[in-house]
Order: sequence, then C-alpha cells, then structure tokens
Amino acid sequence: MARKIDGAIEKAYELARERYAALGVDTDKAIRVLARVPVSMHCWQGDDVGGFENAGGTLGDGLAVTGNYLGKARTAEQLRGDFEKAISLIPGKHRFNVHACYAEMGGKRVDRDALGPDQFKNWIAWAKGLGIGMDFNQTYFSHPKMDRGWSLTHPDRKIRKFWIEHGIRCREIGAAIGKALGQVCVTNLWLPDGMKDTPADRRSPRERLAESLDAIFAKKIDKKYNLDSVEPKLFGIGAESYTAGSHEFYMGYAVSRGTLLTLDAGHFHPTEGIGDKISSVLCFLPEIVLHVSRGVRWDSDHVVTLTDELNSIAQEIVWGGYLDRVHIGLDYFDASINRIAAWVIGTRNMVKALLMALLAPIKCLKAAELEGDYTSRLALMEDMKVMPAGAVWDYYCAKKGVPVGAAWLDEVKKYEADVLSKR
Ligand code: RNT
Ligand code: ZN
Repeated sequence: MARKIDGAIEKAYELARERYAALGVDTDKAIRVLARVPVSMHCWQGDDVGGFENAGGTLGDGLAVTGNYLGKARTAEQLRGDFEKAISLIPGKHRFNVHACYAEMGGKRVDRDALGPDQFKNWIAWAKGLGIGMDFNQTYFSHPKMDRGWSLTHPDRKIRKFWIEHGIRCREIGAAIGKALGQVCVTNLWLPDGMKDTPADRRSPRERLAESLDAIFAKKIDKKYNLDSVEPKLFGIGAESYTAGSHEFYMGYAVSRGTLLTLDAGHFHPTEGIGDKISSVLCFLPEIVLHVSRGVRWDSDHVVTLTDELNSIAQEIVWGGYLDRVHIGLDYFDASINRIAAWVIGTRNMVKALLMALLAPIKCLKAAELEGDYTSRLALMEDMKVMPAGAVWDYYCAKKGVPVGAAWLDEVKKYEADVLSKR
C-alpha cells in the first residue's frame, strides 16, 4: 500500500539508513526481505484455545489458559473479525493457523475421526478472500476420548484407532487447504500423552506412539499441498514425570520418517533456548517449524516480547540463511489482556526481531570470527543493540500502511469499546 509517510519518520529513516550503510548494511534490502517473511499466527489466542466444535467445551489435557478478559470470540465469525482487526495493525502478509477443534459443524455433529474439508470450508474461503495462507493442527485435547490424557499411546487399540483416524483426516484437511489456497499448509501434530508420576513402563507408550504415527503418515500426500510436522515436549501439566513424545523421540522420528520437526520455545528446560537448536536440527532435516512462545518459569505461553531469546531465534534464522527452511509460527495464549492486542504485540515483536537480525552487519561479524578476532565480534554485537533499528521499524510500518509505534493501541481500544465489550 503506497502511503504518504510522515516527515519525521522519513527523516529518522534517512539518518538510520546512513548509519547502517556505514557498517555495510543495506536497510532498503532488509525491508524488502522482511516483507516476504510470513509469520503463522495462531487462531487459539483469540478464544483461549476453546474452539467451536461443541460450544462450552473445557480445556484440559496439559493445556491451561488463565485470565478472563472481556470480549473473547465465541463464534468463528467473531474470531475471523478479530483476526482481521489484528492483521490490519501488523506490517507484512502473515498466515493463519487453525486447530481441528475450530471445525464449523453447520448443525450436524461430526466427531474428530470423521472431520473433513467441509467443516473448514468457511475458514478456507475466508483465507482465500484475504489472500493469506493457512496452517493446520490435529487436536489431541478437550475430548472425551482423551482418556487419562492419552490418545495415540493409549493401551486400548480402539481408542488409538480413533485418534489415528483423526490424524489422517487432518492431513487430508491440510492438503485441501494447501490446494485451495495455492500455498502449502503445515499440519502440526502435538499430543499431551504422558504421566504425572514415575512410570513403570516408559517403553510401551513410546512404541505405541511410533506405530500410531506410522499409521497416520502412511498415506502419501503431495508435499506441494501439505507438510507434516511433529512437536516434542519435555513435560506438561499433569505429565510432569513423563511425556511419550519427548525430544529424542520426535527427533528420531522426524529424521527417520522425513517429517518436519516443531521446536516450541516453551517445551524445553526453562534455561534452554531454541535459538541454538535451529542449526543443529537443520543439519539433518530439510525444514522445521517454530512455535515461538515465552515461558515464564514453565511452559506458561506468555505473549512473545522482544527478549534476548527472541532475538537469538531471529538471528539464527536470518544469520544461518534459513529463511526458506523455517516455518515461523507463534504459540501463546493469554486471556488476562485484550486478546487482539496479544496477537498484535507478539507478532509485531516477531517481525521486529527478524528486522533487527536483518540489520546486523553479519558479514563483518562472521569475518571477525573467522579471523579469531572475538574482541571485535563482541564489541560490534554490543554496539548493534543501540543502533537506530527503531527508525527502520517505524518506517517499515508506515510503508506498509499500519500504525507506527503504539498508535495501534488506540485502534484496539476503539475495537474493544465498539465490538468486544458488546459481546
Ligand atoms: C502444547 C503445544 C501445542 C499447543 C497448541 C494449542 O504445549 O505447544 O502446540 O500449544 O497446539
Ligand atoms: Zn506449541
């Protein structure tokens, strides 16, 4: 969108451009690259992971949302409207990530093992209208057949079969999405299956999980339309002692079966970051998925803020040259603040971190490192922290026709007064 850019923003940008040019960094190019990087925004921030399958369903199975802020989306139309508001405040073109429990039943009851593209036709038509891509997820929670919080690892073959069918149906839905939108859909599989206390048998559930996954992924689906990914986790609420789908489990699975692997920033030990893991797993996998989140003491899924950890994730993607091999997605849910603001803050921060990584004099940094000049590397990295990236960010927002600075907040407040508070 061509817009007239405010004089002060333009002036600040010109000065910033000169400063960066002196370091050999082309800010115009950074902006051009940034504009092509989509972030997959998660539908579940908009309604506290509720979904629409059976209105009023309760969340459980290892996931918890706290807070009771007004105006949560209660219908798919409301969620779509809220998301449209959010993306009008975020620079760039992003994607929408839907969970299977956001199926629209159209009056008839369809269980998870029988879902099809029909239950997602409104989502697909809407995304097509907006010209955005969509991603998808199997939903292994909030369902009576999540018996003891177990799905694909369940000792009962019939229950496993039900969840295997769900897994297959979702891959088919993913392919239908990809085909309809003309952009590949990533279908991500996470399940909470685990145990609260020390298991007597760690082996059998994992062997059953591998077998169930093989049954789900047996059907070949064109990778042009759907890509499968699996998401490991160290622990969950109620599964503190054992999670069948651990890191080693899924790393081995993804490498041996050729699926993608999803790294969620909240799924490791609290002192571990996922930045360092990106180049490790990409030595062995063609592509990965990220669930960028922010854990506070545990996998609490706080709104993504501009932390060192976020910068490190963005740097690893950009500096490693992995922009075309990493599917960047968000995964958090905070119901204690305006949910649209939560989307806007987290996504803008993700984009901002990518911009900052693109603005680094990475050639100089790598050259200094190669020569063993770690002094210069450190000095330069520290200096970068106060370079005028904010001026480039403001200019980028203005250029893309979205509010500059915190001006987006006025629009969210207005939407809250006009729409959310009336729900
Ligand atoms: C849970 C996983 C998973 C979910 C979503 C809703 O710990 O991170 O990705 O958050 O699928
Ligand atoms: Zn996740």
